[in-house]
Amino acid sequence: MKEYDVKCIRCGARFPKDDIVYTCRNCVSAGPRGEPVSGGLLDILYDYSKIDRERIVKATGEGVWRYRALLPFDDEIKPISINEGNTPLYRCDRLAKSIGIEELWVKHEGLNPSGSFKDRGMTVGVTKGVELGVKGVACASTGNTSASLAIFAAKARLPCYVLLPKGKVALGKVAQAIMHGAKVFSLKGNFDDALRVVRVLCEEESIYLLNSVNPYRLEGQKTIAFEIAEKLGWAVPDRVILPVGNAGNISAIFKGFSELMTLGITTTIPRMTGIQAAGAKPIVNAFKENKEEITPEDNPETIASAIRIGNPVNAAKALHAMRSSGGGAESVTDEEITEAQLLLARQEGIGVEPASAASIAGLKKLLEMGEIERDERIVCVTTGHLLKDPERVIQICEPPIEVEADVDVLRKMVRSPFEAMKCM
Ligand code: AN7
Repeated sequence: MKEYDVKCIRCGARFPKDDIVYTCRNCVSAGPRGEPVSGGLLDILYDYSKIDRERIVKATGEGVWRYRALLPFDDEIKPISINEGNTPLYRCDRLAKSIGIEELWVKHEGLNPSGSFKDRGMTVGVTKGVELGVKGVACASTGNTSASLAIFAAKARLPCYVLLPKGKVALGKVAQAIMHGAKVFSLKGNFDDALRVVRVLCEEESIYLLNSVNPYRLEGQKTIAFEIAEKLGWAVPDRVILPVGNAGNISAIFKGFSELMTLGITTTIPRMTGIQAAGAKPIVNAFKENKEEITPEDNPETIASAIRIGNPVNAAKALHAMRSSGGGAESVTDEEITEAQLLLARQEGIGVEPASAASIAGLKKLLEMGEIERDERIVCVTTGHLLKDPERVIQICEPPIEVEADVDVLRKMVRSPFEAMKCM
């Protein structure tokens, strides 16, 4: 049996492995708005002295389950899997040159099966749910979590309920959630409202909650760190930059790098740098003001709908990750996000949704501010695929040119000087 503890990061209380618990029951106190759900976040802790580092360094298999020595399951487990992970790490010299740095890599998580990094967390979370014998799964979502959960729930033959903020979810994500058979609710409220109600619903109806407050989700997502280090020859980049919404992913990637160090596979941790949208930046504010707790934002707003989140549940873990790694937090405007989305698409052929482009926009901004050295080895994580949000593309790019099926007309057009299609 794999030994691990489910432990509160705030008070240290431990919970049995077969207990369905999302936040600590021991240190529950009133939350920022008086809600009774703010016990400390939980973490999965292993006895690292019993983990053979060779099983990570010489791992077999592909993707998330390649690293099962550091996942909370016995080796015999049959995962609910659709080949998640194993995404490309592109070296982006052209983009690096144009923004003025020496070494830039992009880890394109948009090439996961559902088109976002959420699949890494869901394969682990849903496999755990099946092991626990749950009768259904649920989440609140800005879109990608629901798309991913719907797929894994279908694979596991579990009923799936998802709550989406009405009118604020990109089209591709809604398409996935309904196609794969989830019961989809369009909630009159924003993501934070949806998460608040789904947490209560899951407790009362004994449905398994698969938002990133569920610590098993982050166990899957930490494999992003393992893949980055492995592809660099078990080396660690100087800095990892990624968009931050509910703040689970930055916490998970930090944990992955920390575990590699604990096992003696690597010797450093990258500066973890989180980027939020200017209209939804509670973590950036807390980081800059040196505060332990965030002040929730009531009306978060950004075109990067994936990270339109005002009350990020994993803030405590994320602030720790950024501070203890010497990293940082910055916000970018919707215009900066759009510009970065175009740069990635046209200079490197990497198609990402707006939230993902925040990583590149943040890199540019931090360079201009002098916060990042030009010789740092940098990895940006692009979290979701371009096709998630086709409506945004239509808004910012010139539409296709309507033309008669006439070679003469077309000839004239292709002989005129080539102009890349304009945007904005
Ligand atoms: C493309 O789907 O929160 O900081 O409900 O879809 O770990 O929350 C999505 C988040 C970044 C932020 N990029 O990650 C959801 C949801 C993309 C995302 C994030 C999300 P976290």
